[in-house]
Amino acid sequence: MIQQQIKIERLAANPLIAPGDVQPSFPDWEVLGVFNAGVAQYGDEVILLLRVAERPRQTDPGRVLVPVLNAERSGDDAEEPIMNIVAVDKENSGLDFSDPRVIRDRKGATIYLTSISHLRVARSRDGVRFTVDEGPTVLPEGPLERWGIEDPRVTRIGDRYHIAYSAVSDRGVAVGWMTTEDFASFTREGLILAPTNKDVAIFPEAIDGKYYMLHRPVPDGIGEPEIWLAESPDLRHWGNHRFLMGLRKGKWDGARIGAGCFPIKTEAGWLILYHGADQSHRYCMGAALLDLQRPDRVLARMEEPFIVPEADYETSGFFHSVIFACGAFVKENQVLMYYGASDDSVACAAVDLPQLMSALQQTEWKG
Ligand code: MAN
Repeated sequence: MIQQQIKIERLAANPLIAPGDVQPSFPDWEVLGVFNAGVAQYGDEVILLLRVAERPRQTDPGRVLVPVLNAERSGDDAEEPIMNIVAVDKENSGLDFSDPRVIRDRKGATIYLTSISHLRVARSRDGVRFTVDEGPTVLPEGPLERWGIEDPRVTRIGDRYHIAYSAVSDRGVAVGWMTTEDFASFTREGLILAPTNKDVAIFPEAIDGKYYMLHRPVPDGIGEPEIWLAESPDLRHWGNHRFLMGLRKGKWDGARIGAGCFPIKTEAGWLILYHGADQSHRYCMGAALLDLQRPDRVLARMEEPFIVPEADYETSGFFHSVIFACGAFVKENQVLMYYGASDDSVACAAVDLPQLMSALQQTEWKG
């Protein structure tokens, strides 16, 4: 198996950040998970832009207390709560509570998330020990983020960091975009993709004057959740959408795939680390290589994932058997990949880059 040739070192300190390391945003709330963090190198620091999922403490045995942003609140009214709490009757036979992440109706449609996510900065000098901000760095805002903001991917272009994230509401999951130069103040740039779309990873430089991103539409009916490519003259207007990489039915990436970390430039091509899930919702990370000048050309794709959930913190947790990476960087021949483990905590694995590249280059691309 290809993945056996690739040395993967899970950091001994894993999980690096667990829910108990993060203060909830409000009194009487609890943090359910801290995971799927965007990653940036900023000066001599490693910054993680954490996804923090939280909810009110569940004090009512008969009802699930669901948090929803009070999107109608006017910014200067201190009396108005930031969050509304909806109490959902557990005995309601028309509802399905079996997935810990969501509440569904009888037709299978999600009517609520069980937690709401915001983004929070954690900083480190060694990439291992992180100091997490005490409060939220970026809270959801407005009706299209009523259910939260999730899974940020950070790409540095020049001096600006571009953050693509999932903006979740009862209107669907769209892709939001914000920028920052210092991880202290953030500029919201609006939505770049309408629902349902997620898993956007922006390339770190323009190619022949055009910016590129990977994205993952979620078609309903015809089509599958697969990876697409789009281009833009200005990072704001995206077009020329092309299908890039599909599912491999019956395999580890047979149910859905999506970009993980921003594409890493190597001599052999753009290295893509992407997540794939199978029918049982096990999430692993795999690798592919795109042509440097023509990122619509897939040069190679590994048959097997290079990392699968194996450690305790990966196989058990809020939503078990999930390795979901939103960021990585290269340091001394290793890819340091930070990932959400079981929608619960943040972990890091060092992946041997030369071995990963040689495994990829041995892969015959079969489309
Ligand atoms: C989806 C997203 C991720 C999450 C996985 C596993 O792909 O909501 O945020 O980590 O599912 O639950």
